Amino acid sequence: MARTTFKCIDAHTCGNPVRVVTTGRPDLIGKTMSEKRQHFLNTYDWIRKGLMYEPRGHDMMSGSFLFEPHHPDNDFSILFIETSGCLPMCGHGTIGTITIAIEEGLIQPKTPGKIRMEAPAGLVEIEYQQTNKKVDWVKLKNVKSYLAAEDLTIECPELGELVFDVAYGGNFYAIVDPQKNFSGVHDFTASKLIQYSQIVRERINKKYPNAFIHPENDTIRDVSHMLWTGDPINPDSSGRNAVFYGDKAIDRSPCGTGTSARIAQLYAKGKLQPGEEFVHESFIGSTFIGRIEEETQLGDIKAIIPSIQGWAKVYGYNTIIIDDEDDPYAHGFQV
Ligand code: PYC
Repeated sequence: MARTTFKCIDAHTCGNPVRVVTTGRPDLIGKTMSEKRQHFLNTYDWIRKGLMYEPRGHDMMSGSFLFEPHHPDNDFSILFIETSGCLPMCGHGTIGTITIAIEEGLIQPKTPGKIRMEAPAGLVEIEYQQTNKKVDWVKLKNVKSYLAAEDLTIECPELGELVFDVAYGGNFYAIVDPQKNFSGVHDFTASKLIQYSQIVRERINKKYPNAFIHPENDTIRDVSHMLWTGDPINPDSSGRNAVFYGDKAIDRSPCGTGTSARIAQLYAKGKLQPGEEFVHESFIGSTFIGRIEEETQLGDIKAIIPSIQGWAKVYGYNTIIIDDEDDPYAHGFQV
């Protein structure tokens, strides 16, 4: 393999990084993006590690590759990459990728202002607003989202027993609301929440094996993310979160799939109605606007289609070399 060069365009979505890789994309086998995701993970995972891990990336790094669509009505397909693998769906990654792709001319939507994107988790319909060359905002209608389980319990170091719900919004989230042993995200540092999340996520998947599997795609399984909630910093926001993903990351954006899962949880509990806005604040105070667009079914499960709106800023062009004959850390490392 020796030396491979990847051209990338870097942006952040409300504070969280998105690295779109524009050259060096591998040819993937599969009839859908979900099948191609499996091929990438089995065959080309060194690319993800090299581009996401230190020293070329960091704990929060995430990105994407763009592919041809599998259906002629759609504009493109996407493979998400981040430190822990390839997510079935990523909201902040979508907002950042669309902003980069439109501003840099990587895709030409069939209908300007509207994009149909094939993600491994399913079709995502997108709208965006552009002024001159800049994308002002991106709004995505996410995949069907639902509450998968409620009032489960797990033991958390230092805090004791925690009650949590599990909801799906493109990934499975364990959602911990303020309760007797957890007063809310405002009382904790990011590093404390990371420490708890690493242990609690592992314990949840051990205590509830095979409990969380997507009904239509069994490659999407288990709790991959934790969403801790609490009061917002800005009184105009509806709520704040700390989303744990990867191995050591708290999302700097309000998290698109996390917001979708949160909205699905609130909907199932009768706390959010279709059409009502849910302004979700990230750990650093940036916001996404979430909304229930539609009530729907996923087989027997009562689900919703949520929308998420946010912005991203392009900040750099990056040519990254991975040379495993020259660099002992060509494929990155994690500490
Ligand atoms: O925005 O969906 C999201 C996301 C997932 C992990 C980090 N951000």
